[in-house]
Amino acid sequence: MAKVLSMILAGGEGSRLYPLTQSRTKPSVPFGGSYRLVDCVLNNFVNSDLLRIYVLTQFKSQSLNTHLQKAWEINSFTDTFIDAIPAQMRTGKNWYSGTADAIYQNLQFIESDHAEIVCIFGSDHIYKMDIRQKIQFHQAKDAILTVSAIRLPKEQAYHFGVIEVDEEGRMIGFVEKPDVEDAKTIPGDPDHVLASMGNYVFKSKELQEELIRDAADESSSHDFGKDIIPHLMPTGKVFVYDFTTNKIANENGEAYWRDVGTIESYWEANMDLVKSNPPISFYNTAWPMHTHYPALPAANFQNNGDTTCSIRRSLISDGTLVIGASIRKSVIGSNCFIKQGTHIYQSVLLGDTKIGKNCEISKTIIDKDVEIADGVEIGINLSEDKKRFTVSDEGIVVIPKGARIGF
Ligand code: ADQ
Ligand code: ADP
Repeated sequence: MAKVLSMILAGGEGSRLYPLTQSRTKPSVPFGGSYRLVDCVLNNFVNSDLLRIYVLTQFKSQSLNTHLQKAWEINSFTDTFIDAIPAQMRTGKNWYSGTADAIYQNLQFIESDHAEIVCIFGSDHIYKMDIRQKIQFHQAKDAILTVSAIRLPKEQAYHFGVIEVDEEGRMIGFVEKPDVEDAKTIPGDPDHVLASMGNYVFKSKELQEELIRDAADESSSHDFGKDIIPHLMPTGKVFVYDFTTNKIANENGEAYWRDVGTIESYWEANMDLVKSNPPISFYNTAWPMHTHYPALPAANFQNNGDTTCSIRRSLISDGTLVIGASIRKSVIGSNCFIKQGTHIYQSVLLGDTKIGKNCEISKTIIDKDVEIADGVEIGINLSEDKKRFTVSDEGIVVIPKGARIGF
């Protein structure tokens, strides 16, 4: 296989995930009890045996850096690495202005690497992909650039790059974030569009030339979706990789890919994990999901007199102690303490949180280091919750990191 260098874009501000991104960049937001969002893309590379990875960081990167060091340090005598590259203003006195500029400002790492192929992937999606299969497609087509794509409902078109493709898989149309009414639907399927998944495989030399050209173009916003893809498409050498053909993506019968850009989509992706038949599985030992496991004992459940502990359809992480509480369809991060008489329903706890006795908590996301007193209700009376907390349009309550409630 050709030599591959991978660059992961991990600088996203994640403003629509606020307040979960108040103190950390979006790829560092905890997910699924044990993970951070960035773990999905990193596991895709590592499980694909692609172990030469730069992670480009920018906004509020401390929490992400610590996670990368603790979970993803590769100590090896071979040519493998997972290195964080902070924004360093290497090309002028500006932070990254767009995703293409983030790569351009670090072009020297690509130039000096002599890889034939450069993978550029976003870091805030939940999915499994064997990236080798995408690279094989890219090479078979002799593409300059290959963009992964998935079919999505037309109403979501305004969040994504919308693609048109010919029978050979060549890209023949691309509009970044079109208005829904203008979005080109899939022929014969007026309710769906073909959306870019924001991950790219490039020929290294052509990528370098294109980024140098784009950097000199003052009218450009230096973004892959807005500028680079539309400029390269007329070469006829931009191809579209159909994600549904990826074998690992399909192991549960659906090619699962979620953009977790909003509170609602983040909550829904967590809820997907506690479905009786989850559409994505983290249980395949042939495709292990690595992360940082803190030194904590296994989760512990105890009754308290007549108050029994009852856990159903939930993920409970290490170090958590549940005494006589009921937990349904919830994801509980590590090191939580939940006391007797409390009911938790369809909620996501990010970890390090204490919840007192006789609380009622429903459809709530609780960030880390929160302490909740006895008898508190959250997610039950939304008009009350709106006075104190962030409540999404769809009624998901978010408790910010470090909050103390009901004391
Ligand atoms: P968006 O997701 O809107 O669209 P963007 O916000 O630019 O694209 O983020 C792409 C990735 O780059 C994310 O992982 C983000 O964290 C990271 N990133 C953003 N700004 C960065 C910066 N300054 N430095 C480093 N990293 C940064 C893109 C494509 C669409 C496609 C969707 C799929 O442009 O065409 O449909 O992804 O979600
Ligand atoms: P987050 O809320 O995203 O977890 P934190 O800053 O609380 O952000 O923690 C990120 C990781 O960094 C955790 O593993 C935590 O233990 C560790 N950490 C936080 N502060 C420090 C510090 N000052 N020195 C070393 N590790 C730290």
